[in-house]
Amino acid sequence: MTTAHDDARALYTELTGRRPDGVWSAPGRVNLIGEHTDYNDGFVLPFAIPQRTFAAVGRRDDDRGRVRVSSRFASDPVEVGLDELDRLFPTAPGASPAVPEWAAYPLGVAWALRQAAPGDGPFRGVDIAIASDVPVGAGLSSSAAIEGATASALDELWGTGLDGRALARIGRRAENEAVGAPTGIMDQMASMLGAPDTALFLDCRSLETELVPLGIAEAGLAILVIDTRVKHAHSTGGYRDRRASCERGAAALGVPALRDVSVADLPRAREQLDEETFRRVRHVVTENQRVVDTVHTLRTDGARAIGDLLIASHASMRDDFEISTPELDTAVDTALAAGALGSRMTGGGFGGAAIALIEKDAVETVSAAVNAAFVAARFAGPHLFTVTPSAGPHRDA
Ligand code: GAF
Repeated sequence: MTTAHDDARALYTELTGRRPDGVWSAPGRVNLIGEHTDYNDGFVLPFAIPQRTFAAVGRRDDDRGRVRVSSRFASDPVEVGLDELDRLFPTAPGASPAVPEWAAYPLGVAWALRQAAPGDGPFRGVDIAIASDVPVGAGLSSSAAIEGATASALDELWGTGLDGRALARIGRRAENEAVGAPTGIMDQMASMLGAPDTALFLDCRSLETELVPLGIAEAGLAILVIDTRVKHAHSTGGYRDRRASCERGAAALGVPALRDVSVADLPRAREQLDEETFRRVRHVVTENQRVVDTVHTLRTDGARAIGDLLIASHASMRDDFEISTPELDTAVDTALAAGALGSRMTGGGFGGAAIALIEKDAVETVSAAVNAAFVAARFAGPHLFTVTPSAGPHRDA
C-alpha cells in the first residue's frame, strides 16, 4: 500500500467524516517509443508505471446528486450538481475550464460517463478524494492516471459496466473537452490497459492492442526515468502548434492522417511541403516506422537490441519536431555517454522526462553522471528513478 493510497483515504475522511465505499487507482505511463503519433492515427508503445493515482470515492446519502472532488493538488474542494455538468462542459475551444483545471479532470470524467450512458438510472452524487504519486507535469501522464482512477470508480459505483477501452475514451473526452487539451488517446489507453512486464502496442486508428513482453529485468537491464522537473502542459502553445502542423501536412498531402504516409513517400512529400512542415511530417512518419521496428526487434532480438531506435527517436524529436529542451538533451546525451544502450525524451515534450535503457548495475553511475551534468549546466536538480512495466487500474480497497 503506498502513501498516496492512505492519503486519498484520509482526505476522503477529512472531507466527509466517513469511510469511502472504495479506493480505485490507475497508473501513470512511460512511453517507450512513438511520440506525437497517436493523434496522427499512428502507432505507440507505452507501458504503465508503478506510480499511481488513487481516488477514494463514496456515494452521498443526500439526494442532491452532487459530485464533490478534493485533491492534494489543491486546498479547496469543488462541488457541482450532476445536472450542472452539462452546463459546465464542453469547454469552448481555447477557453479555460469553468472549474479549476485540476477539478476538470475528475468532473470531466463524470460528465463524459453520464453522456456515454445517459438516463437517470444509476447516477447518484458522489464524493471523490484524489491523491497521487505520479509526478505532475513530468510527461508521465498524471492526468490520464486521475482520469483512469475516477472512471474506474464511477463505472463501478454507477454500474455503467464499460470496458477498459471505453473508459479510456471517456478519459480522453474529459481531457479534450473538459480540460481543453487537444491530446491523443495514448495515455488513457496505456493507463487503462497496461499490464506487468509488457508494453502496449497500440494502433491509434483501430484501437487494436497487443501486449508485447519487454523482458527488461531478464535481460539484466533497467529503465531509468530522468525527470528534468521542467514542467510542461498540453493545453498550451507548443503541443497545439505541433498538432496543427501535422493536420496541415496531412491535408497538403491529400491523406486523412499522417499514418497514411510511408517512409518511401517522404521524397515526394518534401517537394509538396514547406521546409518546416516537411520536418514535422518526417518526424511522425519515421517515428511510426520506429514503433513497428521496435516491436519487431523486441520479439526477435530482445530489449538489448532496441537502443538505436530510441536514440533515433530522440534525434527526430530534437531536430525535426523540435519539442526537446536543453535539459532533456543533456539528460539523453549524458546517459548515452555514461553507457546507456538507448535514451530519449518521453511524452509530449517542452519539458518533462527522458528515459534511458541501461544495464541494471549501472543505475548509480548513470544517475551520478546525469546529476553532475545538470549541476555543471546550472539546471535544477533532476529527479531520477527506475520504473518497471506495471499493472493497469484496479480497486485497492
Ligand atoms: C501527451 C499526449 F497526451 C498524448 O496523447 C501524446 O500525444 C503524447 O503527448 C505525445 O506522444 O502525452
